[in-house]
Amino acid sequence: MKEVILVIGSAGQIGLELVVKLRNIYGDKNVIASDIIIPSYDVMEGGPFELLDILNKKQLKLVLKKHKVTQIYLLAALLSATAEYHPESAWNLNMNGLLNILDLCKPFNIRKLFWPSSIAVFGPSTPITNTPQVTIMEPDTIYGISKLAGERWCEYYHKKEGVDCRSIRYPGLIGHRSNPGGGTTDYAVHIFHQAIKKKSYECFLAKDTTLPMMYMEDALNATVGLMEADGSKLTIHSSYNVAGISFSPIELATEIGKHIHGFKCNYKPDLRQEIAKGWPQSIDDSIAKKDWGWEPKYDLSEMTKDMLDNLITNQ
Ligand code: NAD
Ligand code: AKB
Repeated sequence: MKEVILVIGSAGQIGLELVVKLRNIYGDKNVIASDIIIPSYDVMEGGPFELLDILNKKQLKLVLKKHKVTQIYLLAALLSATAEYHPESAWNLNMNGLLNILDLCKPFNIRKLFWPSSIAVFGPSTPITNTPQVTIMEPDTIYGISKLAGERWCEYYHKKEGVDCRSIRYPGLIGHRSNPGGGTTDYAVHIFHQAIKKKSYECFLAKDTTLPMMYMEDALNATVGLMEADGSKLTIHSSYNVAGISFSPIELATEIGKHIHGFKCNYKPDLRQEIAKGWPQSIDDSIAKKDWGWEPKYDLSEMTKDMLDNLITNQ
């Protein structure tokens, strides 16, 4: 069956890369990029684009109808740090954006929906190492609360309406093609740019704050892997735990220092430290591995080398 895929939030950190990957798999014309802002040249010139506000249901219906969309990847959201500064807007976008889509899946015959959750669904009372798929979840950030509620809505629509909603609890994502937009884990991208430009970086997290992270290539493979998986094998209809690499700012800085001699990182924790303190350090993703064969490729040293090689080549 021919798939027509709509990506909402295509100008963001994940969207910019995911659109290119999906177009390589499904064909340029079959992947409709959309956002409320104009994305990069690659995304704009590589295939169809729609200016689309996820909160405008009428506009959403017109786009679904016009392109006869069969799959949706919903990436539009406010991330953890921005959400703490704008709690009402974050709740509105993260919740009502998802509900608008879930509500239209059945009437518009959407065969599959991808919606990302986050490690932010966990909170200070969650076990912090090897955090299980099913565990205590008491998030204490607006972002985490919205993601946990989103997971429950996805499972509810799957059970009540048969919507094939697939989801991953992404860790902090690191890539060289796009910049992050307002998260707590963003330091792990900025540090590379500053290491190359200035040989120094001031980190907004404390040096020993270990968090679950993942290289973008692994995250994109996880996303497409889950969407291509045999639905009958999937046992989780809220959101899957996936793990990549766990490291602290000082471990990342040390690894970068092996390539950029003289690199110095100092630490000045801000509000984002409070957010990070409530998140796990490592994730148990054995169910994702069993259900759909998820396996990450990059460890800390491979990721660091690949980031630096690409950023230096493209500067
Ligand atoms: P981002 O902030 O970089 O991009 C979000 C995009 O959504 C932006 O281009 C923005 O213009 C667009 N957008 C905002 N409001 C919109 C609206 N009303 N209608 C349409 N588009 C709108 O975010 P990202 O890092 O690419 O994250 C994408 C998704 O993945 C989010 O749901 C996020 O919570 C989740 N996630 C990301 C990470 C990460 O490390 N990047 C980790 C865990 C989960
Ligand atoms: C953030 O820091 O907000 C995101 C996330 C882990 O959800 N990167």
